[in-house]
Amino acid sequence: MITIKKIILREINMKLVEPFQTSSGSIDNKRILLIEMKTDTHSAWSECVAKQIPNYTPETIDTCWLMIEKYLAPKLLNNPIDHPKDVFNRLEKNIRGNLMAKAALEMGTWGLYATITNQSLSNVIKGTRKQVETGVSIGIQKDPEALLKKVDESVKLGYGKIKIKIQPGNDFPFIDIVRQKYPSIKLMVDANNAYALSDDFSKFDSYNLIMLEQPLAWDDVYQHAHLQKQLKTPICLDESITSLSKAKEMIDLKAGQIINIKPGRVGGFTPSLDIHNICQENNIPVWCGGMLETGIGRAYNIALASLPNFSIPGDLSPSARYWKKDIVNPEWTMSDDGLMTVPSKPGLGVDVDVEKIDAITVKKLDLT
Ligand code: OSB
Ligand code: MG
Repeated sequence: MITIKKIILREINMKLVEPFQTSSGSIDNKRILLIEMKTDTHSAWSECVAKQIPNYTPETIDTCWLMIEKYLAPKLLNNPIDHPKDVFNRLEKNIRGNLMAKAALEMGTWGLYATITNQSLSNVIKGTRKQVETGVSIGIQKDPEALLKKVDESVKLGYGKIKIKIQPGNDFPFIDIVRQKYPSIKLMVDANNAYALSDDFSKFDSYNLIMLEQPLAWDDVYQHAHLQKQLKTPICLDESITSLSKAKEMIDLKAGQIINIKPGRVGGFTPSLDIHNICQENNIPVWCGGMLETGIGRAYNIALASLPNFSIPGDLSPSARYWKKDIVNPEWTMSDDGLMTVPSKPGLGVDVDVEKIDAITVKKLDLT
């Protein structure tokens, strides 16, 4: 039994080592919402993955702050929890959507449970991998040559998968230059909804891409089914998979062959585990996506990626790909062959640098 007595919300601001551009905008300075949950004896940190503008999902850091303060934290405070697997349903009851806000709290309870029971997060969710394969997600660059330079650096660092962001006008010449030089790397593209079903997709099939991520609308499954029928390249859904039922819809309609699971997007670990399991039963591989997290959010992603059906390298880059100095110790690193070790220490497996966090906190709220 866990009784949460205090939930602390903080906004911190951190600058990315380089701006990250997708088809829906560019980000440089990141506003980040961190959560700290406390019982009488223990505490754990978690991270809300909502962005500052609603260009990926409808949520933002500000809507999440409001939802947590006003509706979600009161459901957890001083109201004992038997097991973190029960928390998602409690947060879902009579509160629609707002999955990123829910996920931040839900994952925090898994972190707290791991800390209290003296187990690693991976162990708590029955992860099986000791190491996870990492990939890199490269933003839209100004021209194909600039992209190739980024890919060169990434290949040298040992990444096991290269994902490039695309949009109409920044697609085929960019893919082409990379594929010409690297005929056999695991290469994929992510469109973040930038195309329409009426566009010509036939060229994608000539690049041996391991997948095409979320080409159509952020909330669509049905039209992706029509597109998948015309394409050999496997479609991977990201934005559209917001629940177990959406995953089932994709599988039934054959709207995609792979799912990018981001625990922050689907409401936390419990729905992530459900989606992982249904995909495994249907021979649909999954991989763990990222939201340019700090080392805190990364701890949860890496634990999740240790489950057996996470069989494709995730967007799980080391700390240095995002931050000059991360807010955890040790920082997340990867080996020369692109592997990241899943911590076996109790709790998140990394120490949170509270002093550094204090120094960059711009807003703080204690809820009791
Ligand atoms: O679509 O996967 C995406 C970052 C922010 C919002 C959406 C996406 C991404 C990424 C970054 O691709 C992946 C990472 O964290 O390295
Ligand atoms: Mg994506």
